[in-house]
Amino acid sequence: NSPETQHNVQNLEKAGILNKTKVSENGKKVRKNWAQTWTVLHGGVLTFHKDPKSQATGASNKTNQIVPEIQVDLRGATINWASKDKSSKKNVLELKGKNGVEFLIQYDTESIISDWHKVLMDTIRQLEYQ
Ligand code: I3S
Repeated sequence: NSPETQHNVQNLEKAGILNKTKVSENGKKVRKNWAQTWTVLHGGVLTFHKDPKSQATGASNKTNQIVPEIQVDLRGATINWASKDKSSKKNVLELKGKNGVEFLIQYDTESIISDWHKVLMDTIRQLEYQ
């Protein structure tokens, strides 16, 4: 746990809109539910947020509108390009968490999804040395 590696993982930060769906939970397949999701990488954790549009409209405070939904600890996770049989969509990544949770993440613009692939790979690799 050297200060140097901590520093490196802390530097691996990214945020943006991606399409995501869970495909497995506790190692069991679940039905896909693709949704556009505000996605944040910070401190070795990937957080998917609820779509503000899908939430109750009562809250007027803007700070209430972006609600963390799912957090994936990237320690021990794997990230790979998904094989064609996993989805008919293009540019699909498969993220497998250590606890048997599995997501597909996708974006039509290749450069955007490639940047995510790279930063997720770098983060997972850095976490191995902590
Ligand atoms: O792997 P699947 O079951 O073909 O995934 C598709 C379904 O989840 C579909 O919804 P229904 O389960 O209501 O049919 C979605 O609309 C599709 O987007 C899913 O396939 P893709 O290839 O888009 O991941």
